[in-house]
Amino acid sequence: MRTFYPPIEPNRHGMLDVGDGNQLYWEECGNPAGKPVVFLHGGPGGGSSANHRRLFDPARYRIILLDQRNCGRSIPSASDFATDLSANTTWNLVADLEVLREHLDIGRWQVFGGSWGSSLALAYAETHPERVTELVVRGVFTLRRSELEWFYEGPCGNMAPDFWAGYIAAVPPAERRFGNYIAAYARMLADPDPAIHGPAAVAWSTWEASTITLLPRPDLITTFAEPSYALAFARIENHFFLHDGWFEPGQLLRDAGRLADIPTVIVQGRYDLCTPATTAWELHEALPSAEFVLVDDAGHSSDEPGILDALITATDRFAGNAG
Ligand code: STX
Repeated sequence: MRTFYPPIEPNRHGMLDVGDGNQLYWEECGNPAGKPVVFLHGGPGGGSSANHRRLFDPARYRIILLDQRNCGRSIPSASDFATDLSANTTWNLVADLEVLREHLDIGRWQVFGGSWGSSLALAYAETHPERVTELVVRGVFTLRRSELEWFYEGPCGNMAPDFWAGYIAAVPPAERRFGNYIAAYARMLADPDPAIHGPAAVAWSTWEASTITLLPRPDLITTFAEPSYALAFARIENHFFLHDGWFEPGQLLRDAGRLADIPTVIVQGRYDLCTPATTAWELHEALPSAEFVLVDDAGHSSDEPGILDALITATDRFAGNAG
């Protein structure tokens, strides 16, 4: 089984002005003359972390990480209640990647993303296929109503009733019904009273943290429940889901044919509760040229052992491809 490369520190990092008052944190690790790859984090709103650097051979890759608008080290942060999220949209994030690519003087790069990072990777690659050398996506998520309803509106609660109870307990009883939870959380997260938006953010983030691994991980749940992290994560996710990611229905799967010439690996856990395997399967059907790895003993997270093995196998194999 392959596992993380050793921990590394960035060779350089910076803040990039992408407009609308936003400065994005980016960093570069590994070999400055290596094959360029950009890592796209999840959520949206999850931010990049040090382990994400370790998915790529630092001797062979020039590894680019960034924190998407309003999360992680990017400013202004959604963890500040005063931060307006109206310019944080999928298509602005796609445009930001082009600004960053040009800023770093990269012509083409590998695009790697899990979960929401897979949605953004697909949106970017379908918009700018000529800029993408290879695509690695994991825990595939395309923000269709069916996917949002599964995880945030009730059905998935059948698989984890104990954690689901915490998610619905934060919602006033009169608002607890299928089809209303994302809207109810939107109302609470927009309430200026910290006694309303604070606990709502923690409950939203705790539901996600509790269900993204095959076996619950108390350490992960604690990290997600940290109030300032949770507020940025919950506000940004909820904002995107309320707007269906600014996608037309089924858009990312509909346009997957645009990726036919890009070497692609799809990695998916069979017991992924957050983004069930059916979406990855549909992408595989829409893109038969892609390699599809269904990991039998894994949930959603990138650091589930079988997922990590498949991801690093993919990046190691692609490391030999010409840029
Ligand atoms: N949201 C799934 C997602 O992208 C629907 C996601 N969930 N947790 C994460 O991402 C992180 C662990 C990356 C924060």
